[in-house]
Amino acid sequence: LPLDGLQSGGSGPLYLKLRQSLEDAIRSGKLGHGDALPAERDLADYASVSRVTVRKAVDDLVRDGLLTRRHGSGTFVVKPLSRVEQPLTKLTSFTEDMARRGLVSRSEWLERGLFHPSPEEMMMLGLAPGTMVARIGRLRFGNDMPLAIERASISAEFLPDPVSLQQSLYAELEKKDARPVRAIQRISATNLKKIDAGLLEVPIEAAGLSIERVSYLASGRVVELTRSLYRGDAYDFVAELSLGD
Ligand code: 16G
Repeated sequence: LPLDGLQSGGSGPLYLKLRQSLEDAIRSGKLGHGDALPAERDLADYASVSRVTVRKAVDDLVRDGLLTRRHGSGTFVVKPLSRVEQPLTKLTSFTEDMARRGLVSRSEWLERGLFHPSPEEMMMLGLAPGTMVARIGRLRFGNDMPLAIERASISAEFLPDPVSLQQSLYAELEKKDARPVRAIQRISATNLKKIDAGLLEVPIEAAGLSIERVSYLASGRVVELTRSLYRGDAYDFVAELSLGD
């Protein structure tokens, strides 16, 4: 990395010069996407600056989304994302969407288990008194990029053992003849709060899409109530429009 001579060239705070050198290294490909950044101590040595200066420069690049810190494993150059084009009129699952694009899908669990339903879940899912609700919260990845946080509530009748769910919720529902055939989806804009932004590896307050999906069986029964946060920099939702009357 060309980090020498920071002390001599130009004016302005040292950490900004270091930030610029690191940014140049990323933009020019000297630091490749997905590469780990050298340890703070080593960077400080190379550039002959203090560790505080290194930390400030790195903080800046994390805030601007060029670097990301992964707990316990270090700081990495963020891979730029090619946007995902998602048709708005097909009722597909995340696993199918990723497979169709040749991406490997994977989930990390945020929550899963059976719970006493909230009044909203009782009403939306049409639960009989005493019925439990299965809640599954997942951070969903396409080719190791976090793309969405999804939190689904499903009647325990359709998902009695959420802890055994491996990959696809829709595949599991299909086994029970309860795969939804229709859904209403509502999409709104949001700024991602600290925890969600951290999970999605984007800067705090970055643009996100808040999506609520209510899915139905052919009988008209609601199967799933899912609230999701999708990365605004990763998705284009596309629908074909026809002339109205
Ligand atoms: C999609 C759905 C979600 C559903 C999930 C099932 C949105 C915007 N999309 O991501 O409601 O629960 O697919 O995916 O909410 P899976 O079968 O791969 O678990």
